[in-house]
Amino acid sequence: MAILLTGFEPFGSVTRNPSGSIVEHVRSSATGAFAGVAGEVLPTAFAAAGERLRNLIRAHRPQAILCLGVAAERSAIDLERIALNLDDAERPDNAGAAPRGRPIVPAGPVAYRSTLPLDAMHAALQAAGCPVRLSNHAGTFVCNHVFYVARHEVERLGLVQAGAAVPCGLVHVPLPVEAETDGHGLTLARLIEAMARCLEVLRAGGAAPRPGRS
Ligand code: PCA
Repeated sequence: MAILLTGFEPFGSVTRNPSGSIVEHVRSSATGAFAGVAGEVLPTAFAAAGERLRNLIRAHRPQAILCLGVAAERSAIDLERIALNLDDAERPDNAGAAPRGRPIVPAGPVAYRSTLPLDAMHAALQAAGCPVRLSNHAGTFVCNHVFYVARHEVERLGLVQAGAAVPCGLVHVPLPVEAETDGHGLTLARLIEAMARCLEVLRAGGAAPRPGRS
């Protein structure tokens, strides 16, 4: 299965972005759960990230798309349910752009649901002992932007897998800790392990999200 995995460059106070570090690890190892995964580190900039991702999806026509980003203020792995058609930046992106209240695709739907198997990913991460939650809000910064762009591109191109829209969505990871204390926090190694579990669920064709769930 051809899977596209993306992360982000550092931005703001995030001097090392774990989402980018995970992708770099995947690119250098390319074995086990990471075999056959195309990893790309996106610029943390609305326009450039959106354009790069659209081009990647058109070029690879992947069978699954997993976008990663860091949410520095969160403490668990957040499986995002919804992408909003809204750019609303409280701080400038890496290109100095800070759009406020602007639609991503002016004629597009107000939101897209994730088509990742969120319930199956949640169960797999819980079984692995990782703090994990289902989240209803991916924010309105660059992560939400690429989540929306990816889902829109899947719909626009009509990319299907097993009769349904290609699994596509965003997972926010917390900032890693140096060492886990009393089961609190996740090291970068554990985040990498967690993403391997998510990729395994994707490969296994984990239960598709059903309306009203996930
Ligand atoms: N997190 C930011 C953008 C890049 C990243 O890793 C976000 O949550 O929007």
